[in-house]
Amino acid sequence: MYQLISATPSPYARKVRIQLAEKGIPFELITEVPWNHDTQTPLWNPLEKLPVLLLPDGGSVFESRYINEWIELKHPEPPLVPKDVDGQLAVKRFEVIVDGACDALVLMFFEIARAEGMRSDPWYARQQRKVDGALRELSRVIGERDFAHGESLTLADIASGTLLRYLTVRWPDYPWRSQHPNLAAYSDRLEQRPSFAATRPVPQVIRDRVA
Ligand SMILES: N[C@@H](CCC(=O)N[C@@H](CS)C(=O)NCC(=O)O)C(=O)O
Repeated sequence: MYQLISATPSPYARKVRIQLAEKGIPFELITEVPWNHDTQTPLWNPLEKLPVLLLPDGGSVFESRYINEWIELKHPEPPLVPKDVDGQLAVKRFEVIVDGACDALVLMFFEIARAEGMRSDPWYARQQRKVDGALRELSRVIGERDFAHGESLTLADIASGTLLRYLTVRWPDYPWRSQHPNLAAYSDRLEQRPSFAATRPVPQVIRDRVA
């Protein structure tokens, strides 16, 4: 059976958890705090990040977008990517935007964690602009549609939905719902799916000093 090294707030790990659930693939969830010194993540990923999918043969697959692609290739049913090339590229574009926004949010999170006097306002503002831009683009492209691309759930929705819920949980003051009511309605619809409802993000306490 697969095992997945995951963290409860991680939007990256949540993408994989939702994909596995949507495909009905059984796995054991291993919850870690990747920022603590005793995480096992570096044993499996030279980049020391989770999620990591541990394989029954002792191998590991890491980097959320690559794990999503790996699972899609190994377990194509039910498909979470379109069959046509243009559709596949459109879905990947969503994934690129969402991962970029999540990366910027992680940088912002640890900028805030820096000691007083060590924080950089211009650096923080630069990252914030990326998140604002990503949300504007998602809002524009998704519009009032039920799904980001096509007429059924794809990896584009899994990515977009995880970013939006992560904002709600980790960044409750971020006014994205009032700025983009269409995204708020889209997120609420997605969160009703059992795969989303069962994996809602929960904050973790980081024991070690990171920044
Ligand atoms: N690009 C990576 C990002 C994953 C990531 O940043 N994971 C965080 C947890 S949410 C982590 O493990 N960080 C530890 C570190 O960067 O040292 C992916 O998509 O998997």
